[in-house]
Amino acid sequence: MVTGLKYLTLLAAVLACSPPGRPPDEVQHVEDGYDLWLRYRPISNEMRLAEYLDAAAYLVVEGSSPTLRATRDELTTGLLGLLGTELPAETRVSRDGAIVAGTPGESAIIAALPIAEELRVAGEEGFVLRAMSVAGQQAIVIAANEDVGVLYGAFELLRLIQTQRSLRDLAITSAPRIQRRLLNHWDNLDRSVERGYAGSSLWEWEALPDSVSPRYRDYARANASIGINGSVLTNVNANAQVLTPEYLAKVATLADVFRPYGITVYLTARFSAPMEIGGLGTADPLDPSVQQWWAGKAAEIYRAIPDFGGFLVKANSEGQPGPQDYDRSHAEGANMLADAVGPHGGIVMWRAFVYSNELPVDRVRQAYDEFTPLDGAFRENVLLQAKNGPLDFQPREPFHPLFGAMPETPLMMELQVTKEYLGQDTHLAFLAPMWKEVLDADTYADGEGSTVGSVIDGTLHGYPRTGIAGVANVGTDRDWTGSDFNQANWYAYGRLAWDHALSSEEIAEQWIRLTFSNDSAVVAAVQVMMLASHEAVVNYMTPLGLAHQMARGHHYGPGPWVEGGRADWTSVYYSRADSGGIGFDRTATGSNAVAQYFPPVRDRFADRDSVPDDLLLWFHHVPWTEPMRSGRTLWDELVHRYNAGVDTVRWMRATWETVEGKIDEQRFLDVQAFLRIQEKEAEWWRDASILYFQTFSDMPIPAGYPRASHPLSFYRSLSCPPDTRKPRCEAIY
Ligand code: GCV
Repeated sequence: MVTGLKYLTLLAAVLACSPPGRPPDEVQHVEDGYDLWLRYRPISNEMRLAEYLDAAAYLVVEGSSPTLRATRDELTTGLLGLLGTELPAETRVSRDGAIVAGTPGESAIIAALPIAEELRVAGEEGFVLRAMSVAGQQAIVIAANEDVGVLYGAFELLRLIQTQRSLRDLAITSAPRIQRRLLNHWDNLDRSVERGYAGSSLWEWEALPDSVSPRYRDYARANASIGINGSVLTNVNANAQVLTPEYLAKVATLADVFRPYGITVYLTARFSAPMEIGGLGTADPLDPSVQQWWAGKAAEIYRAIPDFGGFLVKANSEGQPGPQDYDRSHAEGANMLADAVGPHGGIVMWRAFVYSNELPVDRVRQAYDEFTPLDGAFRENVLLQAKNGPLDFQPREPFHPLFGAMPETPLMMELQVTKEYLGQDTHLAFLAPMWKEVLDADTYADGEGSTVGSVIDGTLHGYPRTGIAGVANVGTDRDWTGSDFNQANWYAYGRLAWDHALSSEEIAEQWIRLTFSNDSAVVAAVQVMMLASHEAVVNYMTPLGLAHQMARGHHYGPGPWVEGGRADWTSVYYSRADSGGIGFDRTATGSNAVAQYFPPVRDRFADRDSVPDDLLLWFHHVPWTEPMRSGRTLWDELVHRYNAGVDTVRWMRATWETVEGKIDEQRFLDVQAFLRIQEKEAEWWRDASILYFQTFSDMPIPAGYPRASHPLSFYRSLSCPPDTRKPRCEAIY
């Protein structure tokens, strides 16, 4: 977020005379976050700079496709920024120091290199990056089978230089584990963004197709740099208008800008579109006129956008229309759309996020109950898109039991990069550890080692098509994501979508080096903050497996008392707090949702002695006085966890102070301010939650822990501003 004040400060800094002496690069530049992790600031490490200047003296890129032109542009811009010199483009390798980029199909130089095996491993989108002799000269080779792989390799090389890694023994072969690595924009045609906290939608629908914002290209560059290869442009709560000729022309323009960067566009399909924009009296998927309408619509889309990716559909969920309106199954609905796009090479991503208010059944078990009987009933170009957990992007959930349970149906995973339930723009929560928890979880679907990662990358069940989706956190804010640290989640999502085996530690380290500084003191301090941040949020919002305790609607502040209206949208439905204890019994004595997991996971979760503390209240209703592994009672443990969350944020604030003067002032101050807010709001969460649950436990706050400064009635009376993008209850400060 860039405020007016921030612009003034930036301007003042630009106009100010340079101070005597040369401050480190990270300090001297005025930063507004726009450049993300593609800052290309001069290398300050002189030894490394000398190495790079030797290794990268000129560019040889054979081929002239738009993607190879984009590759050449990126290398030229990046290396000019990093090395301070413009690399001449040459047509042959005549001396040491060439960066040679291309595909064997278009480059005779690349075709002559002994890297056939590496290229085989790189596959369709991967790349080979090697320091090697070319025509008797020392060179750096970026080779791939397709142009987009060359682009990915160029970004990898730039990343290595930005993070000041030696290139001497460079030998990397990298290929994405998942085929479709998509961002899902929940962007509406009026440019509002559902659960967006970074300004308006990037897509200027009114100005398109005639006016093309330069941000579109930068958006595509940023995504390509982390391997994202598709964008669903519109909200899953869909508007059929986007399928009209007027809007398709606009979509086609965006697709043209994104194409050189390997980004394919997709749209959300409103199931009732044949009625809303097609003039039909029904949207029944088995009605021939409906099938014909969609087939015609698909043909029209592919005429405008020949490489259109396909449709994403939210059907019969939260009020969206769908096949069940006509007593048809989800498979019948998905297959009808799949038949429309299939002849053009398109896919349908059908969301598994469905639950019904009419069913008196635990909400978290409904998707599994609905979809597992349909395994094998979908067309081959349908992928089922399930959220990471069975509820709704909570700070912590167990993995979705659908993963592993549908061997005949490719399952995609949907993650939420925008932090609807994790403090939105303000709170620092680095999400890689949360996503890794799910990706690395063992489903035991096919014995030990059947991780969720191996389900979605297709290796476990041999899915021919694979995908992953991240609900985007970007908008028109100058820094794209509403806060400096939210950029890390966009970055981490892309990196994990490419390779889910990467660790949170290495992703965090890379991002810090790219975004803030290579100074080891900065890297060490910021990395520990980031790695601790998710658990801190879990602790002060929903410790021990609690879920959905947020205020109604905006999901920002605490609302454990929320009740009334639709039951499964209330907090009390999930906490089940009463004088006997707290937690949702999902064992055989309760909803038995635990039975949806494969043994031994099922048994581990179902058994009070083996369930991990972190998921205790997700699966069990536990008496307040029950002893925990720590030796504390449940009540004391709960109080302890809420306080641990606050303490971690306090420590994060203190840790951030240690980087003052080591990074640019503006971003230092921005993060400092947000951490101050986060600490106060963590206390708010703690105090409101403890006071509320104390009305059931009737137990005292254990010695040594602070008391809330207001009565429960005060916290219950707080109402956040109606601006759902940035709801803050300033009154508590
Ligand atoms: C797009 C949650 C969110 C909704 C979102 C929905 C979904 O319920 O609060 O804003 O709607 O998930 O994923 O479809």
